[in-house]
This record gives sequence, C-alpha cells and structure tokens, in this order.
Amino acid sequence: MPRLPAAKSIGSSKLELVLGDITKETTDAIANAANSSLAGGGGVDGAIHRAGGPTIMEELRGRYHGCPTGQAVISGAGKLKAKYVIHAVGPRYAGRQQDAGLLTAAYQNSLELAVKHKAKTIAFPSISTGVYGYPLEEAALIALQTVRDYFLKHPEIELVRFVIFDELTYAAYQKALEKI
Ligand code: AR6
Repeated sequence: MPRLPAAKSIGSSKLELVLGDITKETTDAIANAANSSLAGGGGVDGAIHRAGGPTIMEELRGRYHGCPTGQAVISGAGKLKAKYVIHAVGPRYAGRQQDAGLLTAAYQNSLELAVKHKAKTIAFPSISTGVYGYPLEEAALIALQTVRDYFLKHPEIELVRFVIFDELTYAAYQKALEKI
C-alpha cells in the first residue's frame, strides 16, 4: 500500500519525508551519501553515478581530492533532473563520541553548499545508515534536528525532502519527525 508523505512546516520552510528513489528527484539539489575518496561505490552513491552518467565523476576528479568525513562537495548533476549533486561524507559508525557531530556536520555542510549555490529545494538520502551502519533511530533524529535548526537560520530554503528507500528507515524518520 502506498504511504502518505509526511511533512512539517518550520517557519516558512517545509520538511518532507517520502519513500522513493532519490535519483528521480526534481529538487534543485540532491545529496549523495559519498565516501571520503569520492570514488563512487554502492548504495545511493552507486545509484546517483549510474543514473547521472560519467560527467559527475569527471567533475569530482577534476575539482577535488577527496572530502573529509563530515564535509561535503558539490558537482553538477549530469543526466539527473536536479541541478546539483551535493556529495556528503557521513561517518562510518563506530560508537565513538564524535560520530554524532560528524553526521550533524555532513548535513550542515551540505545545506551550506546548497545556500551558497542558491538551491532552494534539496533532497537528502538517509546518510550513514546503510553500509556505514549508523543506528537508524539516532541517525534519523540527528538528520531532522539538524535540518530544523538550519531552517531557523536560513529561511530562504523552501524545502528539504528526505527521500527514503525502505519502509524500516521511513518508519524511523516518521518517528523522529514527530519528536522534533
Ligand atoms: N534513493 C534513496 N536512498 C537510497 C537509494 C536511492 N536510490 N539507494 C540506497 N538508498 P548507503 P552510507 C539508501 O549505504 O551508509 C557507498 O558505497 C539506503 O537504503 O548508500 O552513508 C558510498 O560510496 C540507505 O537507507 O550510504 C560509501 O562508501 C541510505 O540510502 C558508503 O556506501 C544510505 O545507505 C556510504 O554509506
């Protein structure tokens, strides 16, 4: 059964949850859950590079030499409908004290890049909760709280949409959305 989208207004901005494939998004920017060598990989990273075509990787190779954990870089979006791909590097979960700060920073730095490039609508995947093993409920709360706090500083962002790939992750984000 298809799920209804969930949404919350924060000031003049909107935070939305949908179940789907982020490569199909029509937002100004989509975020990618990349790794620090920006080498591509599996999961959402693989899907974005496959759907967007080789120009995304060419651009990354030409402009950057990797990206530290917690940071983000931006590229064009090749064949995707979005204008930009923001490649964010979340932490590989290890139960360290700094993991939460690094995940927060990955979202914040992505939003900074979006604002700098005048992207007003941004789609995010659930960074770090796939291959990188970040516990879902904790990661969902960090993701949504970070976006909420950022909206308060940057009301020019119109929409952040979390595009979630599976039901279990979606349920965790719905629960987190009720808490924030
Ligand atoms: N649209 C939206 N979400 C997706 C899609 C999609 N098309 N495909 C997968 N997801 P992961 P991470 C979800 O593993 O944990 C890569 O190899 C997925 O179900 O992609 O940050 C990179 O190169 C999960 O909920 O990212 C890095 O090496 C979420 O996206 C490493 O994995 C994130 O899962 C990064 O690991």
